[in-house]
Amino acid sequence: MEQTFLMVKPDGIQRNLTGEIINRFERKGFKLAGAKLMQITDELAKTHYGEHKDKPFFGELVEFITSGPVLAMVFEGENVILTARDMMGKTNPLEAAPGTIRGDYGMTVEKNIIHGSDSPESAEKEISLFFNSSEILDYSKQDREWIY
Ligand code: RTP
Ligand code: MG
Repeated sequence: MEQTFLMVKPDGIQRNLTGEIINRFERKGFKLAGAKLMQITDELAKTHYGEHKDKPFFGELVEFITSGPVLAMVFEGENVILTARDMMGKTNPLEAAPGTIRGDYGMTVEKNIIHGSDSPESAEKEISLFFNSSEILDYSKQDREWIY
């Protein structure tokens, strides 16, 4: 089943939006397969955002993503990569539609609440960058006699 890497950025944690964000993906129907609160190192930030290393905002981006804890997550489900990007909304919250996470809660392009993988290739790369295989769980939500 398709998996994507999602991350509540430091502003999302500071603004108490963690539960709200998990809630949206769970209620949509996706399954949480891995999660950990972590302080990103400078090295990990630079690797993760390596595609932007020559952009003028790279320094600020690395500084911000390492400024406090983030919640790294793996969510799973059919078409989760593209659907999660739609649910996040456009990069700049000013352009993000109401009803999306960035449209509802984001204020600036730097502090835009959440990161999500943008392709199957980046999802695979980012999941293995942030998680060991033992931290991603394979479990079923069906066949529980105590769910009615
Ligand atoms: P992300 O990687 O964080 O999920 O965001 P994204 O795909 O929507 O956007 P991307 O182009 O990958 O940019 C990565 C992050 O860099 C910051 N950014 N700042 N100052 C600027 O013009 C600018 N442009 C991008 C944003 O925080 C963006 O999420
Ligand atoms: Mg991106």
